[in-house]
Amino acid sequence: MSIKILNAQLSPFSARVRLAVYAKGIDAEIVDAFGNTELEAELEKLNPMQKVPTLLHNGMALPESEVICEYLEDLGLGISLRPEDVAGRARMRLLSRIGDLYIMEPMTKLFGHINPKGRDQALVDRELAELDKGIRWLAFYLDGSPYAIGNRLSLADCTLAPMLYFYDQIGPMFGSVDPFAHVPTLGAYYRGLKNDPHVVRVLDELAVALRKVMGR
Ligand SMILES: N[C@@H](CCC(=O)N[C@@H](CS)C(=O)NCC(=O)O)C(=O)O
Repeated sequence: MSIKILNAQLSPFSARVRLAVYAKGIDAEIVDAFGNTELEAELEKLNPMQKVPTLLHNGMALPESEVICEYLEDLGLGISLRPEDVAGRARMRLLSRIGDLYIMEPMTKLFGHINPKGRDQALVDRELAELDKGIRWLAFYLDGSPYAIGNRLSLADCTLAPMLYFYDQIGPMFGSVDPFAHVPTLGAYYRGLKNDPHVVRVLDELAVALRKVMGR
């Protein structure tokens, strides 16, 4: 049965799955769920979280971007995005986890306060400090390789590229001139990722979707 992914172009979690799909070179139908009455109803029925991405395959509706990416790997289709060695796989999962827990958690809270009007400054200060901790932890675990793990794109890059795109975008909105200035290893990693055509494709999609919501 074919693979279908309920998606939102601006979602960093959906972008993670799209990047994995593109880099693996597999066939999947990627459809925007929100704003489509039929798909919203399907999502509501199949996934109580009602979040995207949700993968539909073989009668199963699977939420959670990391779980979806691992499932795609386990299916054994296309190019593998898991390092060969056990330590590499552990580092891949560690980097993704830091991204999910310590970067996306505070960043998601900041999204609601981008507009300075009505901004809760105490919340912003607290979450910026949390975000900075996550960013420094991430930088600590990167080793200067072109990709998160060695010389090939892995699931860690699929997680991190969209997150770092948003980190780069929102930094200036909260007064940081260069959000990577204090973490040069991370800045170099993020800039280097833009040499990968699949990453470029996903970052371009995010930029288009962001311009749309910002009315630019
Ligand atoms: N931990 C989830 C997060 C998914 C998530 O938060 N998706 C957002 C879009 S970025 C969503 O669908 N929000 C709709 C809602 O919560 O109603 C994952 O990794 O997939």
